Amino acid sequence: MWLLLACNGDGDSPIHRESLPVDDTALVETGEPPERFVGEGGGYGHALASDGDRVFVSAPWIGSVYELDGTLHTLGPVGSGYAMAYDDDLLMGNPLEGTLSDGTEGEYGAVVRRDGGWLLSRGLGAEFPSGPVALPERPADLALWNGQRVAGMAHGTHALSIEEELVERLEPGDGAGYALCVADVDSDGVDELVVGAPNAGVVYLVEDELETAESVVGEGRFGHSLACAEGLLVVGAPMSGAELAGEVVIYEDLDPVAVVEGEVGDTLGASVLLSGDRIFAGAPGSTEGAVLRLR
Ligand SMILES: [Ca+2]
Repeated sequence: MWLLLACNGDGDSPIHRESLPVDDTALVETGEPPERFVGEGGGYGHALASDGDRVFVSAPWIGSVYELDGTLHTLGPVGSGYAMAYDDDLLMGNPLEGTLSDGTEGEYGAVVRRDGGWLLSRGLGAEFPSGPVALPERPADLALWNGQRVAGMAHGTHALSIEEELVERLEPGDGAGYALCVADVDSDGVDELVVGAPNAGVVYLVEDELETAESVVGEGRFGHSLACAEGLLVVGAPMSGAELAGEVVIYEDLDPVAVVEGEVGDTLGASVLLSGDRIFAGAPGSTEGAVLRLR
């Protein structure tokens, strides 16, 4: 049932590629199984980043970040690569130590984003290129939306902070704010602030206010991870399906065009990444961990 498609040239590399069983999972668009890159544990697939060419995959519980070809990119203390993003170089956050990979210390590390400048969590606040913001709780994700500094907060009464103006969540405990992304996902010329509420299985598409937002819904922590671009939205639901297989749903102009399911224990969709025309999703839940290329 398992087909070995390709192996890296040197046998020392921990990362290898194999297909998923075709009967269980196939890309809706092509019928082909997604390419699967298998790690060596440590939460391999927890976070993903790309420089547009190389794809970086973290295994934060062993402090390792790999390139997708299996090359070990960095090895640091446990927690390294919990969050990461690429600018001129790869910046990795370690929330256990409160540090960044460039040596910066001070409650950093749980959120590292690049969006016209580094967006960084720092304790009860965040740092944006245009300056810091104070928050009532630690941010779960950060974004820039029409030049406004947005923080998502997964707990408490407020889901969002937009330029330090707090937005109450619509349902208590819905987890709204756990994940954010910004793009014109329905191609109407206006950028949406996309807000994942994974406890409720809802992803809100905010053009104006959260209360009047459109939404898409799913199950299994649908909205735990998000990636978006013009006309494209990728939503991870890592607790979906039987035995934490997880799944990822791909929308084009908000029409669902593909659903990719993981294997037992994968928690596929714990992370998602767009890199050019490619789509990747992390599956850190299995013993070895994995990354799937979905497009
Ligand atoms: Ca739009």
